[in-house]
Parts: sequence; structure tokens; C-alpha cells
Amino acid sequence: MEKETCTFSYCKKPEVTEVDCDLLIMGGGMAGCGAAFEACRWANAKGLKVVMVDKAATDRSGAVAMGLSAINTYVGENKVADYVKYVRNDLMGIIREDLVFDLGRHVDDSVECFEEWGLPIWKKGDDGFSMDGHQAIAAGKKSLKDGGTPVRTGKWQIMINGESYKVIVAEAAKKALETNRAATGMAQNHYERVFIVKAVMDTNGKNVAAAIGFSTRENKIYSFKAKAMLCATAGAVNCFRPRSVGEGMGRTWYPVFCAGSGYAFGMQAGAELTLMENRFVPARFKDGYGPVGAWFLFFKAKATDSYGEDYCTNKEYFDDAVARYGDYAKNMGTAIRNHLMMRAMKDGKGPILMGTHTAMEILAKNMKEKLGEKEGAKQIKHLEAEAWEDFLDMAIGQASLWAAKNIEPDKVPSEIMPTEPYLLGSHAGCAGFWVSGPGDLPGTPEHYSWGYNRMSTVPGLFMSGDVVGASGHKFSSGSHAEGRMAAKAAIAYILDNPDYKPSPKMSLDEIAAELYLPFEIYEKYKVYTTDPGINPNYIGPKALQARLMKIADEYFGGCATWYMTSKTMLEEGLRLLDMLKEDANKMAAKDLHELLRCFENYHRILSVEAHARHILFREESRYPGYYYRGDFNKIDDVNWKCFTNSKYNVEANTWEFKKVPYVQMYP
Ligand code: SFD
Ligand code: AMP
Repeated sequence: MEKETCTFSYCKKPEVTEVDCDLLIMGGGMAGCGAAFEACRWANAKGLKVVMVDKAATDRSGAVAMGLSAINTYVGENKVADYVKYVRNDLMGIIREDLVFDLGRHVDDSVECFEEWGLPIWKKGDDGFSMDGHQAIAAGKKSLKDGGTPVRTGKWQIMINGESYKVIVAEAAKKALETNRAATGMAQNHYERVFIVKAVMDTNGKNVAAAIGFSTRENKIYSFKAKAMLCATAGAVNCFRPRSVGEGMGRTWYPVFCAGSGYAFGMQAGAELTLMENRFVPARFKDGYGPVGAWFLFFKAKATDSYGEDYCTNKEYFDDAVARYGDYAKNMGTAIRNHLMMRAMKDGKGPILMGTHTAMEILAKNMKEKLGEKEGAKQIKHLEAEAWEDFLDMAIGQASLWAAKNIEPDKVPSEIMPTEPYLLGSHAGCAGFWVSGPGDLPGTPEHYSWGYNRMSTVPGLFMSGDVVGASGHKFSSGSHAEGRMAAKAAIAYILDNPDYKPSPKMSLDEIAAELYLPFEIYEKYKVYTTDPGINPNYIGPKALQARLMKIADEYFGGCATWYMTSKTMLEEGLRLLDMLKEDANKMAAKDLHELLRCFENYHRILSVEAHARHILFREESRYPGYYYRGDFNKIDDVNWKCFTNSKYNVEANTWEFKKVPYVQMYP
């Protein structure tokens, strides 16, 4: 296939801006905002320039854009070592315990900052009943920092009034960047609606010298040159065909705008990935994708099959799970809960129902017994409001779906089911990059630390949040804290390498030609057909995405195959994906929005390819309930209780894989 090039013969050349800084933060989400807040504290005094770039408006960007109703990682009165065990159990025994312990010992400081910055956190009332964040503030309840008692849903989760969570966290980051402009004289160091496309290596062949991207609002492209970079651009969604269809297609649980840009960026730079075979398949309220945690943990609701049986207690299913997956099944982690639900569904016992109505009835009865009829009814009204608000704070679509389906959750149950797979490292998943740990924890094996906390295997390239592998269950608070830890280490790296001057391998003209190639292709061939949407000379972003999601869904263990795959299926899917990667050279875009979609889909292709190749490499089913290797449908600790690491060579389009020893640091 003739390789297309851009000579700006058909499309207008964009304005090209080169930005010079010391630390570049890619992504303005939880990790990115944590990084900006922390980096400026250390950079200002040294006159170091910190820049943050976000593809969206930072106040409402990333997974927390809509808000959240709980912070899922707050250690508080618990032991950090217990947090490590909880994460290890839920992620089937293989995690980087140094990274998880390090996060556990820092996360609460971020949560206490959030409260100081104005996030209303629920507190226990003197009567033992919960007060929502606003009531607690009005009642003068102590802050967490001063020993206030949060309302816990589970052992690690606390309730918040989180509709404006992201706005509050973004404000602190933007204020910090403002102080850095004052300290360094930079005119601008916060770029919104700029999409980072690619890493440009340094002529020294070791460092990433520049991150290149384009504005999604004006014909402008950017080359951000930096001495160190911090990638915080979240995971990947819509690599697999979603369960939502037609006009509902934009509805997913993890946000559609997470396109795996972080995975693609690190892979292009040659950074090592780990456990990229992992994925998260959450159980969610059907079609609305509303989360279930608060219902299970706070409202103590039960999920059953349509015959009223709790599938997690079905002896046949459980014994079979123990036979195949050993003691891991007994931990009843998120994956195994999914696995048992799918057994019931495959036996035709669906729909699976969340007993929201029963939960509310039981709560009402307890309240009235404890507080009497009048006060009890008042408390119930408050709790019901919270139950519905749980979604309004986080998954608004669920509330409108309840209305659309005439469902009154206090009267009837709601259907739940496993969604399509998501690639992420911050929630109950652990797919991401192999990074250095803090190195100070007793029992840390040598191969876990190489100098700068959260630095990848590429010098000067740091990772945080979803893109850090082998350390899930960080959630919003942990991602923020991890951004802070990585940023502090990145500043140390910059100060330790004062002579490094980034010199990108690509010229600004080459960068412009590569980023605007889809425009050139579209303008060059659009007149060939009567409908520019259908043209044999190029492929539009929608078509590219549909083909990608179909391949992944049918060959890499999507919903279509009940998450089942195998060597033969993976190899056929990868053959087709290689052809799609070739077709991506013919991506065409008619406007900036399509240009964004084109490169997002290219990032998804690289992310799901890494995912499928890792599943092919690990010859067992480590995460039953998330995916299954039909040819190795068991857990094999003898051969596979280890990390699976890979390195992609973008020039040669080749992959290296290796096993890396897992070390248990906390008994
Ligand atoms: O219900 C580019 N999460 C929950 N965490 C909690 O603590 N409590 C909850 O209640 C949680 N719930 C929940 C959660 C997520 C979602 C989507 C729902 C419900 C519906 C998880 C957390 O939100 C998650 O762990 C963190 O937000 C992850 O942080 P981080 O920083 O890794 O990702 P981000 O916040 O999405 O930010 C990414 C940023 O990158 C930008 N970006 N910028 C430039 N160029 C590119 N190419 C870019 N690509 C991405 C984005 O704009 C964004 O700013 S519940 O499930 O449990
Ligand atoms: P979710 O709403 O599924 O994203 O879950 C939110 C939080 O609740 C996460 O910390 C989950 O690990 C936890 N969680 C969800 N469901 C359960 C359950 N059935 N048992 C224990 N913890 C759960």
C-alpha cells in the first residue's frame, strides 16, 4: 500500500508552536492535577517551568468530570499493610506491593487536602447516624485532619457529596500553575483542549525530548520540549464493542474520551508495560452503567439471579471455581464475583437483579426500630435522597434510564450485568507501565526500583494514575496522590540532570506533516466520490473504530464470546488488527473533531494490541470473570505467578516479552 505523506498541497499548514519547559504534565485529571499541585511546590523555588496540557477543559475533564459520590481509597484507621493485602487478593495475587504500600501511606494527605479545598465529606453524627457533607460542615464536625470520623461504605471507601469534586481539585492545580508562572515568568503553562498524539525521541536515543499534539479548537499544533515528562492521561475505553448501541452508543461506564493515549505514548517511547493482559469488566446497572459499590457496601443491597438465589453462594459454581482457580476463588474478589454471576447468566438464570427495593425496606425497618416512627421516617427520606443522589453525582444517565424504564428503585429491583472490558490501572484493574518504586521500603527487591519513584524504564518519563501497572485500587484519591509522588521525583530527576537539553529527532515541519496527514488525505481524495463519507482512498474515524471494536469483541474476549479467547482466536484477531494498523495510514479527517477521533483510535489500536499480545503470552486464566483462555482455563501459579512485561519497538513494529519475578513483601 502506497504510504501517504503530507506536503500541505491540499490542506492549510497549521501554526506551529514550540513550548520549552522543565516538567511537562500530560493530562489534567486526578493524577495530572495532583502532579501540578505538587510539582509547583518544589519547582517554584528552583525557577523550574512546569506545564500542564489537557485534551479537555480541566475543570470538567477525565473520569471525575461528572463528579463522584465516594472516595474509594482512604486508609484512615486501617493499616497500610492490610490495604496491600486487600489489593493483592482482589487482583489475583500479583501486584507490586512496594507501589501499593507507598500509595497507601500517602493517599490520606490528598483526601485531607480535598476537604480543606472545599469537598464535603460525610461524617458520623454523635447519634451514630451519617451526616452528609453539608450537614457535617453546618454542624461544625471536625475535619478528617483534625480527627473527624468519615462515613464509610466499605473498609476503604468513604462517602462524599462529590458533584464538584473535579472542579475543586482542578482549582488547586490551576492555582499552583499560576504561582509557577509568577516564579518563572512563563506567559502560559496550562494548555486546555490540546490533544497529545505522540512522543518524539531525543537524538540521544534514550530520552523523550518532546510531546507533540494539536489544538482541538484552532489550526495550531504544539511541540512541548521538556527535561522530564509525566504521563497522566488515563486508560482506554471503546477498544471493545460496548453493550450500548445506536443513539445510546456514547454511553459507557469509564469515559469514552479515555482513548489509551498514555499507553500509546509510553509504547512509542519504548517504555516497558506490565500485566497489560489485565482488564476491568465491572458489574454495572444495565444500560445506564451506574456503579454498584455504594449499593453493595452502603445500602447493603444483595444481587441475585431471577430465581432469588445469591449466585456467589451457589455450591456447584463455587466448587468449580475453586477447582479451576484455587484459593483465589475463596477471596471472592471483584473478578470472581463476576465469574459466578456469569455462570448464572450462562445457565439462563438471568436477568441478574440488584435488590434496591429490599435494601431500602430493611434500612427503613432498622431506622424506625432505632429512632421511632417520625424520626425514622425523616432519616429514611434523607437516605433515599442519598441513594438516588449516588447516581446523580456520578452516572447521571442511570437516573434518566430509571425514569425511561418506569423503574422506582425503592419498589422494584434493577438489572445489573458485566460491561464490555476497559483497560486501566487505577480502579479494580492493573494494566499499565512498569515503574520504579520508592526504593525505601524494607524487603524491596532490586528490580523494583531504579532511582526515581514512578519513573518508567525510559529515563525522565514518569507515570501516574491509570497508566501505572501492577498497582490497582488507587481510585480518584490514590491517582491524585500518585501524581504528587511522581511529580516530586520528576523535579528531583531534573535537578540531578542539569545539563540535559532536549533535542527532538523530528523537525517542526515533520511534526506538522505527521499530525495533519489525515487532513491532507481527506482534502486530496474527498471529491473522488459523491459522499465524502464513503471513499476507497481513505478511512474515517468512525469506520476505523467500528472495525477495531469488532475485532477486539470477537477475537480478544469481548462480550460477544462471554470474554472467552484462546491462542487461535488471538492470533487471528492480531492478524486482522495488523491490517487495520496498516489501514490507519489512510485515516482521513474533515475537521479538528475528526482529527481528534482519528488519533484517539490509533491510540486505541496500540492499547488493545498490547492487551491481546499480553493475553497470548500469559498461558493461563489469571482473571476469570474478566477474561478466559479457553486453552488454559485455570490459574497456574507454578508457571505464571509472575509479572508479564513487554517492550514495543514502534520503528520495527516488533514486541519483546519476558517474565519478571513477583516478590511478596507483606505476608
Ligand atoms: O463508582 C489527555 N472512579 C472512582 N474513584 C473513586 O475514588 N470513587 C468512586 O466512586 C469511583 N467510581 C467511578 C470512577 C470512575 C468513573 C469513570 C466512574 C465512577 C463513572 C475512578 C477514578 O475516577 C479514577 O481512578 C481516576 O480518575 C483515574 O485518574 P487518572 O488521572 O489516571 O485519569 P483521569 O482522571 O481520567 O484523567 C485523565 C486526564 O488526561 C486527559 N487526557 N490530555 C492530553 N492529551 C491526551 N491525549 C489525553 N488523553 C487524556 C483527560 O482529559 C483527563 O484530564 S466508582 O466506579 O467506584
Ligand atoms: P464500583 O461501584 O463497582 O466501582 O465499586 C466501588 C468500590 O466498592 C470499589 O472499591 C469496589 O472494590 C467495592 N465493591 C464493589 N462491589 C463490592 C462487593 N460486592 N463487595 C465488596 N466491595 C465491593
